[in-house]
Amino acid sequence: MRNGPRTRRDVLIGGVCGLAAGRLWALEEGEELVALSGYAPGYRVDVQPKDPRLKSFDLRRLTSWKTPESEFYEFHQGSAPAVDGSAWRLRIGGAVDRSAEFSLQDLQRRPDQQETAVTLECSGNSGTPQLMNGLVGNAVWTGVSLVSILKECGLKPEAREVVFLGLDLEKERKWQTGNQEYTSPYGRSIFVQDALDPRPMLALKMNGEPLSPAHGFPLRLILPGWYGMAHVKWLSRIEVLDRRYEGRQMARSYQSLWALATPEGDIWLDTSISRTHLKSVIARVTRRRAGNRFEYKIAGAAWGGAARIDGVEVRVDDGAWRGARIDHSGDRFAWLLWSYSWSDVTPGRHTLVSRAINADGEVQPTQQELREKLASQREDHSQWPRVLTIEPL
Ligand SMILES: Nc1nc2c(c(=O)[nH]1)N[C@H]1C(S)=C(S)[C@@H](COP(=O)(O)O)O[C@H]1N2
Ligand SMILES: [Mo]
Repeated sequence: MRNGPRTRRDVLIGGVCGLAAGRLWALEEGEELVALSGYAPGYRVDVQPKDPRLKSFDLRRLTSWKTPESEFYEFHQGSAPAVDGSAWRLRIGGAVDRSAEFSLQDLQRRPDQQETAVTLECSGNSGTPQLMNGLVGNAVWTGVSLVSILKECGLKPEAREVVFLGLDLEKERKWQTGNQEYTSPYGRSIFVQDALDPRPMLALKMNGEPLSPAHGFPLRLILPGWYGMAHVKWLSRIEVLDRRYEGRQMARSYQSLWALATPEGDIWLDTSISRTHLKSVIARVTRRRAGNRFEYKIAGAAWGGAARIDGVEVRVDDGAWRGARIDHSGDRFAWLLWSYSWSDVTPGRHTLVSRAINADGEVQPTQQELREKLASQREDHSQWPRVLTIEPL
């Protein structure tokens, strides 16, 4: 199962909530936001009293293809380390011909900088009342090409994985250390073949500005097309291994459990969460008076999946799927923004659903389709795996 479930929004026609106007979808004269059910009254994203490591983005504020840094979601497992940029070094070692060390200036002065917009989504993103699918954002990242740095160091023939380690440490205890406490850095690895892709970068800037402490100053990995957990912040070490890396963030914290249906029953396979799934969300609904009626606009974003997104469709209640307009699209791994002009609106409560479709013909399934598919899979013991993604938040 490759898709995340579509998100639904119930709108109450007649309700209004006022939010600041923005760029692409700036409210026009006489246009107002329509209240969406699911948002608790006074829903706040900038303060998460239950979890200070988490800041989500209020999708109702989505007016810009590029998410401003001040609104970009934040998530880290521990606390964000404050890094002194002048003392900081990036060190590269392990199964390489020449280990290397770079200062911040060394990286800033390199000619092999690249810039691309990449959407980040936390694998724990969901439509729960706390998150409202707000663990997603799109920024333009600027940095040094990972593959050119690795080629400079020279990968030894036995190199299998490239491990990216952050400066945030967690305390662990294991029998191998005689149950003594030791510290282990936040770390994620990728196969050498993925590291040789020209797109991954060691990012120094977000939306043209140096990374802020929350987003990984001075350096983070940007791995286009992967869920958030792979984009290691506060990067300080790249270690090339001749074997698998099985740190906490690979083997425990970010796992997809695939249920393989067999004649003897389900077998669960644990894998590391990796690439994003095809997904669209409804962000906001606005309305404007047109004569004696209102005209409504449903707007949202779509991203993820193995191929370029071709279109987005919207369904009102049990009606037909209707094609939305793509208002803005850009780089391959950045979200696209879409909208749908809804003119035949009737009074009362309506359920709105969106779905994305990509160039491979893959269609983002509804919650119900997902459930039905899972049920039939179990009956015919097909090899289609079922996936359950977990991320402790
Ligand atoms: N070093 C480090 N990098 C990290 C994390 C972390 O806890 N430590 N969290 C990851 C997760 S789970 C996500 S979703 C993204 C969030 O990036 P952001 O805070 O810049 O939005 O960072 C990733 N990189
Ligand atoms: Mo995440």
